[in-house]
Amino acid sequence: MQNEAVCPIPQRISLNHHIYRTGNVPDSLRHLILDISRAAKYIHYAIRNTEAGLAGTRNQFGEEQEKLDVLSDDIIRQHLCESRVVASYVSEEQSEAVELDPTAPYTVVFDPLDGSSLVDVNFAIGSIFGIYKGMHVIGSTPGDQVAALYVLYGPRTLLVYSVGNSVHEFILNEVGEFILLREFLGVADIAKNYSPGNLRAVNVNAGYRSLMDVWMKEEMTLRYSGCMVADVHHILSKGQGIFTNIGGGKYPLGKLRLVIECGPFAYLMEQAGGAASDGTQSILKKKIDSLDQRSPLIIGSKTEVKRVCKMLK
Ligand code: P6P
Repeated sequence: MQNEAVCPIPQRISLNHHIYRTGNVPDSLRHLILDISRAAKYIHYAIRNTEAGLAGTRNQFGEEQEKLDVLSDDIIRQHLCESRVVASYVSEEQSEAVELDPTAPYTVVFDPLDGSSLVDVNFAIGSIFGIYKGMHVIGSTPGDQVAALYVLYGPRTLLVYSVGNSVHEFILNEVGEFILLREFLGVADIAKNYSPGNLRAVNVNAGYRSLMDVWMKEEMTLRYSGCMVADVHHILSKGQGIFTNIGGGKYPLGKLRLVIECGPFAYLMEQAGGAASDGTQSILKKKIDSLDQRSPLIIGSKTEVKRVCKMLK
């Protein structure tokens, strides 16, 4: 252990220092998270300095790509390549897993810019990352992740990570460093806020419609932006809440992808004492059959997750 008399703990705690002090993880994982945080700084800059608009291309899901989707994907790819610790990566913007170095220790799954269609209305958007050991994600479960993190680009740019020792929040400061804002975030069992996605499902799912009635009758507070990163961060930041995106309408299994959206957030939420389910099983225990599989998601305060699963059965 380094002599702290010579290197006193600084007043402001950097992401690097925090992962080293709190994480108890291999240096390779610490450096990978730092490389991802460097990519996030470039995406932060790109959002503020690149004109929005469509790239004129579509991703593997047939969704029109924003210029910023493509640019963010390129920025992250570059930083993963330079890290020298990534065997392969899975991106929302790439139709297949991309192999980098089969001898490297980690696979990174990510949505480079979730909610990017909201850039032109100036809403908060985010990047989502999950990190697995080894080369292959198919056949694993999100519970096999060794780390997960997201970056929320809003009035402030925040990075929230876990390496298995709770959840910790950082803010990008004026000199471009992520410094500790809050550590050991916790989520209470009871929710007061609700964040209902894919609401079109109420037309084919009576349980979902009843749930909306119950939430309104109980005068819970609606908080929904249309960007999963912002809406789930709201739960982690406020310490309570429930977010749902379930099957129905044009999304029979819900709109969200298991690998790049549900999995990383399930890891983080459970690390904060919350829960994440697909309605019948924990997301962390759900087997990954394909990289693009979608999953219903009920995530947040544990007691509310249980109640919602019961109502939707
Ligand atoms: P709905 C954004 O495109 C996204 O993938 C998530 O960030 C968000 O929660 C969801 O789609 C929005 O879905 O049903 O509100 O259109």
